[in-house]
Amino acid sequence: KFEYAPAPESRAVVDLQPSYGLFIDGEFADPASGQSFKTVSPSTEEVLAEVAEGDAADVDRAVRAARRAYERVWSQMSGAERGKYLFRIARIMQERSRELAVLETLDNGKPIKESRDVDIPQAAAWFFYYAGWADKLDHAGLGPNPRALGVAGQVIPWNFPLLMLAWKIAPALACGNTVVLKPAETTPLTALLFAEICQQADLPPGVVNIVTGAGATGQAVVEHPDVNKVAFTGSTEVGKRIARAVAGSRKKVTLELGGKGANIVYDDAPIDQAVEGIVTGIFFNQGHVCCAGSRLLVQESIADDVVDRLKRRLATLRVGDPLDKNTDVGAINSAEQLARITALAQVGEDEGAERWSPACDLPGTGFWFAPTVFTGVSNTHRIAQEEVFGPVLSVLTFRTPDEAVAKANNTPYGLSAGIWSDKGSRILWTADRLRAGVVWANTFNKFDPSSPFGGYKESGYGREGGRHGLEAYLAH
Ligand code: TXE
Repeated sequence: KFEYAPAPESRAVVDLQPSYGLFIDGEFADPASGQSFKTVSPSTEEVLAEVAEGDAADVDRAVRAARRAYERVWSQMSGAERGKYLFRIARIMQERSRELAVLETLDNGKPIKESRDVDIPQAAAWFFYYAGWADKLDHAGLGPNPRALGVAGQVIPWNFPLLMLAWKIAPALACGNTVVLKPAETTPLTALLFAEICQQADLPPGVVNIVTGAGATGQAVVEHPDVNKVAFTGSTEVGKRIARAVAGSRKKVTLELGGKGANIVYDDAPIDQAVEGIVTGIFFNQGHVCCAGSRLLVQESIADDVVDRLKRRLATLRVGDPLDKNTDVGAINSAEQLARITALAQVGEDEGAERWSPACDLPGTGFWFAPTVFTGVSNTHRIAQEEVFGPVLSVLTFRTPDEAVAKANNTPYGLSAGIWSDKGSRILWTADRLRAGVVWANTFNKFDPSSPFGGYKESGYGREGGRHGLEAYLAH
C-alpha cells in the first residue's frame, strides 16, 4: 500500500471572526432582529462563527441601497469603468486565493485540492471573463441598445459557495445591474470574505449587498417588489416555489435546479479514461453537484469489466480530513444532507439494487458518507430518477445506442450528460438526441466561463456563462 505523509493546509491563513454582520451599502451591519445562526465545519462539527440572520426589513434596506447605487452610480458609469472594478475584484481573489480556499473547505467540507484548484480559480476566472464583456455589450449581438435590468436578487446553494456567487455576481455587475445576494445558510463565510474584497476593491457602496440567513431570507429577496431580476440555484422544489412567487410580476427569472446526469459509456470507449471520468463525474465534491454523472449507463458487453475497474479505482480514494491535501472525498455538507443521502441509499437497497462501497475508515465526528455504487439498477428505481446529491452512483446497462438515449432522457431532469466513445459520429449522434443542457464527450465536469450552462425540463431555465449568460441580466 502506498504510504503518504498527511500535509494539512494550515487554517492559520484564515482570520475567522467570532461573528459576522450583513453587508449592506458597503458596510457590515447588525441585522434588524438581532438574531444570528451558527455555521459549522461539516468535517468536525466545530462552530466556525455566528452569522447574522437577515429578515425582510434587512432585505428591504439592502434592496434600497442597491437601487440607489444603481440609479446614481453603477448605471451612470461606462462599461469600461465597471470592467475595471471587476478586473480588480478578480485580481484580489487571486491574491487571496489561499485564504478563500481554506475558508471554503472549512465551511463546506470539500477537499482543499478542489477548492484550491477548482472553486477559487474558477470564481476568479468568471470575474475576469465578465470584466472583459463590460465594455463590449453593444457587440454581444443582443440587440442595438442592451440595458441593465436594475436590482438583481440572487439566491445560491452551498455546494460551490464562492463559485456560485461568481456565476451570479460577475455577469450581473458587468451588465450594469446591482445585486442583493443571499448565500446558503450552511456556507456563508466566503461570501462575507468576498464582501471584504469588494471593500478592498473600492467598489461603490450598494453595488453588492450580501444578506445572510435561511430560506425565509431568500424568499424576502425574491419577492421584494423593487427587485427586477431573480437568479436562483438550488432544489427543484424551491425553484418551483420561486417561479410561482414571481408569476405575474415583471421580474426576469433564471432557475438552475437539480439534475440526474447520465454518463454513457459505449463499448468502444477508452476504458481507463472512462473510469476516471465516472469517478470525477460522481465523486467530485462528494457528489454535491447539480450536473453530476449520477447514472452510469454502460453498454452491456463491457459492463462487468467497467464495474470491476471502477471498484478497484474507488478502493484507492482517500476519504477524510478536507484540509489534507491528499484527500479525494471530503465531508457531506450538513447533517440534513447526510440524512437525505442515507435515506435515499436505503431506498435503493429496499428496491433490490446491489449496494457496494470500498473499505474506508470514516472519521468519528462530522458528516460522512462512503463512496457508494449501486448495480442492478433499473430505470424505474427511485435512485435512477431522483437526485441524491451525494457520493452515490447508480449503474444501469444498455444494448443499443437508441436504448442508451431513451434511458438517458428518461428522468424529470435535463442538465448534463457524458458520452464516452472512440467514434466521433457516435458521439455526435448521441449528443444530438440528449435532452441535456451540457453534454461532455470523453470528459466530465469540465467548466469554463465562456460556455453556457443550464437545463431542460425540471432542471430549470435560462443560461449562465458565456454570451448567453449576459442575456439573463439585460433588457433588450
Ligand atoms: O436546497 P434549497 P437544500 C438539491 C439537492 C439537495 C436538495 C435540497 O437535491 O439534496 O436540493 O438541498 C434558499 N425562497 N440541490 O435544501 O432549499 C436556501 O436558503 C427563496 C441542488 O439545501 O433549494 C439556499 O440559499 N430561497 C442544487 C438555497 O435556496 C430559498 C444545489 C438552496 O437551498 C427558499 C442545492 C425559498 N422559499 C441543492 N427556501 C443545485 N442545483 O446545484 C430555501 N431557499
